[in-house]
Amino acid sequence: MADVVQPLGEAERTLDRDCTTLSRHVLQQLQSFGAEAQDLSALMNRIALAAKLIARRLSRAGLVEGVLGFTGETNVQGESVKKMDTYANDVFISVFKQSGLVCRLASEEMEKPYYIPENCPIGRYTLLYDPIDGSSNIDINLNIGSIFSIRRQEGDDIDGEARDLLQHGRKQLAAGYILYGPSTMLVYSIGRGVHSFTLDPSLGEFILSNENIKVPDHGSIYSVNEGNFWQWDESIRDFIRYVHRHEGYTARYSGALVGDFHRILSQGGVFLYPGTLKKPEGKLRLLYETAPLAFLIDQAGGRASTGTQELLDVVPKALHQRTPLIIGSNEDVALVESFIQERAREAQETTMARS
Ligand code: AHM
Ligand code: MG
Repeated sequence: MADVVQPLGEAERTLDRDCTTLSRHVLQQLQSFGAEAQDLSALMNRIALAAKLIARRLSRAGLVEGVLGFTGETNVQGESVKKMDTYANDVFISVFKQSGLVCRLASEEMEKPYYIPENCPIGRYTLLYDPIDGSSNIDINLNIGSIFSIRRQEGDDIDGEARDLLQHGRKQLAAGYILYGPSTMLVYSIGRGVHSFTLDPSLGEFILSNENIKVPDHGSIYSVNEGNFWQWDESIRDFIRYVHRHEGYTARYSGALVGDFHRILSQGGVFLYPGTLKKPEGKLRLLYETAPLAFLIDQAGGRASTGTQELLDVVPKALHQRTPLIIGSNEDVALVESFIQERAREAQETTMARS
């Protein structure tokens, strides 16, 4: 009898794993069918649809016209826009325009938020996103990503300035990213752990891969663009000299934050994009790049810091504000911070000695 029951149990487990889709997972997480749970589930479903459309286009990049290369335009950040940046930006707008879920979308590619037109159903959430993270990887067929964050609209936003978005990262309701790699993965959190899904192209569904991901307290990887060494503060150089002189560290840098972050989330270590001489606040934008990833790493038991402040506590003054980023395993983030604190202490002592 036991021999008969056992294989059936196995089959059920396999079926259950295969059936855990993203929208079902969100509802399970919230243990509710209330309005907010339904909204969050629908929001994640729409994000998943955008991810599938972008992944489909990327998979044909070398085969069809209009996917690779630049548009010839420059975005609000002063960066050259790639055709995929524009396509992906528009995909998010079109999947949310008629959804009745959001009132605004704000992205790296738009100077001002896109407001849902009055003839469309208007929701109470805002989607902030980086449609294509790591754009320089598109034309060479390497991994890229999309990053997203969901916030509730607070107040009326009568003047259309979206000032209520200028709040700290703990105000995020949900955050996550899509990694377009050998497979397409979606990683998200609604403040109840971090969970990853893999797109099964034959089903057209994101299927649960890992639940409650925890970042190790320490990892061997440091991920930073060392070409900026000459532009860094001395404290960041101290950290790099330290890892160069100690056994047990290895460098990985792909040029796409989502891919580098995904590696660290899985294996531990630290990713850094500190301020440089040319960009004292670093390169990465707070509201739709660093804050969503800080939300995820916090949920995974790690940390994100600017070097002097918890990243989730930073209150931006502008929509496209940049922040330095140090993110990953607790011990490795603390190690970088220790060099920053040491240099700050020395500077303070020098100032005091002079006065
Ligand atoms: P993007 O969103 O315009 O692609 O810029 C963000 C990317 C990150 O993915 C990556 O970590 C960083 O820029 C790489 O910058 P750099 O070439 O200066 O190292
Ligand atoms: Mg980006």
